[in-house]
Amino acid sequence: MSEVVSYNREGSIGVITVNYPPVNALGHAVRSGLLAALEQGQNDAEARAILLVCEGRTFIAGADIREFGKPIQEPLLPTLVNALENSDKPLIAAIHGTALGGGLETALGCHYRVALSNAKVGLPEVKLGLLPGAGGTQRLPRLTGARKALEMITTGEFIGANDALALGILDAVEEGDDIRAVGMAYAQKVIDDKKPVRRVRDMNDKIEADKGSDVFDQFRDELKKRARGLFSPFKCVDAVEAAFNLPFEEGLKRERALFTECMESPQRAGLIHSFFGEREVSKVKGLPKDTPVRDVNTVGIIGAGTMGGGIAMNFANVGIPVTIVEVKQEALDKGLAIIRRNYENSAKKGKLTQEQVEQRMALITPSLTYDDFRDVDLVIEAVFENMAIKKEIFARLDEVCKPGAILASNTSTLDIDEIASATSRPEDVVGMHFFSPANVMKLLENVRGSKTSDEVKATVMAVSRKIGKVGVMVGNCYGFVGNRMLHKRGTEAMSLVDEGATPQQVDKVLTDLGFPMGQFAMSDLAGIDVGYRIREERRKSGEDIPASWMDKLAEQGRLGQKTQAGVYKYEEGSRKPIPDPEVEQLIEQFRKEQGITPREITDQEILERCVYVMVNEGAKILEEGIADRPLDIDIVWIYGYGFPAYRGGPMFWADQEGLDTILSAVKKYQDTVGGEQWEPAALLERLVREGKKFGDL
Ligand code: T1G
Repeated sequence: MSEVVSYNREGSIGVITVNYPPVNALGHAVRSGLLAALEQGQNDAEARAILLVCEGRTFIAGADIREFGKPIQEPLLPTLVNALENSDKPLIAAIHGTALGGGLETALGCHYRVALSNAKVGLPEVKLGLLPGAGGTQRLPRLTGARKALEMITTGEFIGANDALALGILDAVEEGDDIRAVGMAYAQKVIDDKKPVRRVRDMNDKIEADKGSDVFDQFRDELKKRARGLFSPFKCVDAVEAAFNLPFEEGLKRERALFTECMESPQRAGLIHSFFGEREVSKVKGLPKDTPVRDVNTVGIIGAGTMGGGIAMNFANVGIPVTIVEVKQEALDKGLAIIRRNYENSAKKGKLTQEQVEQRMALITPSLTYDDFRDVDLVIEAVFENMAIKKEIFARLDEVCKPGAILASNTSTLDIDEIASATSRPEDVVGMHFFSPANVMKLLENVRGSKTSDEVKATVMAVSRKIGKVGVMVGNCYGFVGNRMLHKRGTEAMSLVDEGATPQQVDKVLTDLGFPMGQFAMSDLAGIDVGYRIREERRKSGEDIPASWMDKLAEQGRLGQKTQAGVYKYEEGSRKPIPDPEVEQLIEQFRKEQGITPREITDQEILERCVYVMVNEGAKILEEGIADRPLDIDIVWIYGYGFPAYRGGPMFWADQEGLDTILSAVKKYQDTVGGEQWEPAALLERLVREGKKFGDL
């Protein structure tokens, strides 16, 4: 018998138990163990029904993703699921935690499914660039009908046990936390009631009902909007449609063929890199798992503006009381009003009840005095980017906050060490860089100062998880990881327009790559004045920041979406960027003033100068140890800046693009464009020399 799957009999019930931590994934050992246990149960004359149950925190959470891309070993999952279904003894799956992907497909191969009420089921393969490849696209619609199966499979979203019961995916749902007892009781009832073997493959009512439906084309149209650039969602629709057009066995073959196409798509590798990257970033180099973490049960926030308000919502959403301080009452009232409006918008969309809105608002206490921070565990400063003001604030916090309180800044660019130097406890100072809108964006770039203690680092990473963010720990430099690379891209995007490209041409190259929006549309969203103020701040501190046509936009009050005119113009109530001839004239005028003769610029040059420059900067960031691993940079860009996850992030994408190709282009632009951004990173040169990739680091 295998290590990870056991068979025993209790009374007249044969019990197959899977025990393969952390999530009972269907690795080779589990697949072969299950097949052997099934055979044992079949040959066990005393066993009149067979129960499949798992140890640990969850039922089977899918195929073992770590095996993807490696040579696959028999038995394949479809073989196993068909064998389960062909059992001539009733087979019951008892589900706790999650039944996902191949795990749900395994349960759909069983004849009955019972679950605990807090269990979840789903087919999330599409999130990995795949589709359910073990019969899920053929069996699920036989239980739910076409539309619900398409929804579950093209979104990959999990559903709760009670919803699954209502959809016919589950046969029973029980309260409690003892899945083995629930499973045994249900199996006994199957025996006592002489319930027959019941194969999902034979259930065709829902198939007949939706045969010839146009729901498949409806989903294809809808996916054009919400799955732009993605490959597998469309294959998911093709596979589910096959269940309605082909006999079951033919449908399985069609599913397998489409599954193989997805497996071979480069998007699969990118999305799986993102899946594991999102989990790996939580393991910070040099920070042992058992590093003590401080309790954070109360939070203070300085600034009730866009960022402060959004940050406050994250904590109220998880039941943590927040005190938000502003200098003036009207700023406080305005901030709280925006928070309430955001919550009420969620309630209008059915995402929250009005009672939950009131509960969360009750957790946010407005204040006009720092004294209210005396007992808080964590304070996050979210005022606009001015070093002098931030140092003043931290000096004040140092006076009023209790020992052990964590003092964090939401600065997006400024030096954490300099901010910390305004306090007597730099070891308790850290950067917590949220992304706008802070209650929505998943990334939290945590910035360690040179004196930040391990305890504080471990605590802000734990806080990130608690508020549902993907926390990445990075080092302290201007712009940290994300903005430092973004600035390089921004500089190149500006130069490309100076030299002859149009803003919309540059943006199209980035959206064609898969970014939700381009450089200039993003500036309009963030506000042209934000970048202008930062440039003016740097000019005031003596830095030589060249003039730009963007400054002229700001000086003309074209601040972006908020003024319905920036680089683009916007119709009333619309966020759709429309190229504006006035801006083209302004740019032409600027070129004349700068003595620039515009030239034809190719999309390839734009891609190279806007994205290769980021990769080169990313390599420098790794050299300096500002990021510990290339995947830290990838996750920052995927969750903070909309880099398409199916490309795996800028460093993973660079490996696919070819580091030698990128290096030779970097050297070309070093000669033709110049600037420190085109000085080749030593790491990039070394990797190319050694024929290695970022993925080898
Ligand atoms: N394979 C391998 N490792 C997995 C895994 C999997 N399917 N799922 C999780 N892990 C690891 C994860 O990397 C982490 O490892 C640990 O388990 C805990 O995970 C044919 C082809 C189950 C909801 O997409 O959504 O089936 O970091 O930190 O927050 O149709 O993990 O500790 O070393 O995420 O409690 C479909 C993926 C596969 C589900 C638990 N299944 N997993 O969340 O813990 S494709 C999925 C999840 C498939 C078939 C196809 C979540 C979770 P480490 P965690 P969590």
